[in-house]
Amino acid sequence: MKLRRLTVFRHILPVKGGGYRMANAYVEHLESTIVRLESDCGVVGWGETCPVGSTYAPSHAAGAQAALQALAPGLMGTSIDQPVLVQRHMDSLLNGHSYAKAAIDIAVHDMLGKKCGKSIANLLGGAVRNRIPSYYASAVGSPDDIAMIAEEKAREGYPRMQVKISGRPVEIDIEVVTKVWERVGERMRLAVDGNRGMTTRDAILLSQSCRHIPFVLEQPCDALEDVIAIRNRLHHPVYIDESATDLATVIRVAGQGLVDGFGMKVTRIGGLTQMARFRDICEARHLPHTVDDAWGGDIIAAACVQLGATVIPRLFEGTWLAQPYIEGHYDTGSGVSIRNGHIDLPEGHGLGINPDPDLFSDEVCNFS
Ligand code: 0XW
Ligand code: MG
Repeated sequence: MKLRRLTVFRHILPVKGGGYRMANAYVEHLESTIVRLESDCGVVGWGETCPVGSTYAPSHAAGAQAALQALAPGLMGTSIDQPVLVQRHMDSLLNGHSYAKAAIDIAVHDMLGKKCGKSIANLLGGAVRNRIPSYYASAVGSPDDIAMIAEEKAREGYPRMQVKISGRPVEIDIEVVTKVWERVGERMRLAVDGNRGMTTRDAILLSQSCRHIPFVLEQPCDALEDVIAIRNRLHHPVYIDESATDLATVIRVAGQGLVDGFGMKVTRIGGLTQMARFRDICEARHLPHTVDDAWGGDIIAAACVQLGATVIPRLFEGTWLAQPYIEGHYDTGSGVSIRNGHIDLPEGHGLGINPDPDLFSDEVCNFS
């Protein structure tokens, strides 16, 4: 199967109900980048990458689109049956830019699944279940508002909630975490996400003040070295998210036992090929992790759920989806949705979804 056509689209996703605030990012709409690949035998595959604004991570929509335009000419006419070889070929054309390459890698898996008559989960090790847990992520908000949302999400059936903190005095964050705990107790497992925004002082203060509350502390500080430096002064397990940029870092922190788990993004690590390797490294060291992404529509959602379904359940911390913050679906028939805090694995081959091509009209480039 050879690549005959590669088209890149821009697609705007407004945030339902207003803006979304994190420690270092505020977004009212997201610019997603959609990739459509077509093979010489007429198989079509879809990929997506959607950085959550331009300050959450060193990635942004225009960067993804520029990288894809740089990659496209060198990919035309090449064999796309072997995702590992496609990944190596992309690396020979462009250094870095994993979050852009991820969109190609996802589309290649979609095509391969369709060609072989298999879901991506079954291409990448095998689904261990067809319904997986999600988790709800709040925005940064007031203690009472977030406690109320926590109550609502516990009732909806979410097994886990991620409480966003930071970007303001730590005393407010301590109050948020305390009120959420008082409200929901052990009905939901809790993660508290600083999104790189905390000083080591505030992370230690928060953990000490909330030592009676069970939660995992996710990416409190910007520098990985700071997270590692304070780990033994915390009362809580510590996960990294934004710092887990590549497999070399993952191997180091997992191998040396420097973290207790990960919040993990498919596009940041470079796509499904890399994410399956990440899953296996975590399994070898018994490290829990999520399988999600920064934002995106049904294509990203399906990619996350397909891989999430292959993770050994005791290590799986869930798949976060942007879907509750998005109006509508790319696939109006079988889009990926959260019901009662859980997500059904899409049925069908490849990603298991069929995006409506008429939704994507803002073409960035088209190579054939
Ligand atoms: C909650 N998320 C998975 C979605 C937002 O993009 C941020 C992210 C996180 O855990 O940092
Ligand atoms: Mg996080």
